[in-house]
Amino acid sequence: MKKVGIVMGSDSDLPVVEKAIDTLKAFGVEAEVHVYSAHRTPAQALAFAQSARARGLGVLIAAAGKAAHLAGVLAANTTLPVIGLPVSAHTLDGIDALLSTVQMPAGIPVATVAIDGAVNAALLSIEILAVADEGLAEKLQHKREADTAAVLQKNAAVEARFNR
Ligand code: RP5
Repeated sequence: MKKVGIVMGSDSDLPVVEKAIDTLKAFGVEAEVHVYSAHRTPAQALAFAQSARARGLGVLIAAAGKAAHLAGVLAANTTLPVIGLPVSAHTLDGIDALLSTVQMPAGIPVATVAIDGAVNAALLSIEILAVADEGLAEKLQHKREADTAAVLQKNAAVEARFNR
């Protein structure tokens, strides 16, 4: 199975990114995790993107906050699918990172998830890998069914309390 490459712009993004790592682990999907910044270590970010496909990665997750150019820079240097994960920072609550990540020009796509949406970034990366992996697709289906059952259980509890 192809691996997921996770890059974050700073180790200060790790509390958010760990939720993506945990989700991938729960599905048995291997991840490579790095701290490379589009601004502070641009040469390393570039080398990572250019070598990603040859190293067996199938999809990339790029997590960054503030003026978040990391996902766009990686996407510009690979034809692997890139998922942008905007991280909230102190001043603008992640709106800065969201807009920097999502507003890509035509030709260089980045699939952007919600601010701090690490679980969905991981699930989307798994869905991409599952296009060519039946076993993984089955695991996704089971998780959907378990999630649905959990929500229906909550609904039953609320209905029992208020609908008499
Ligand atoms: C971005 O700047 C990083 O992705 C991080 O979210 C933000 C702040 O970085 P630190 O100053 O905490 O290292 O490049």
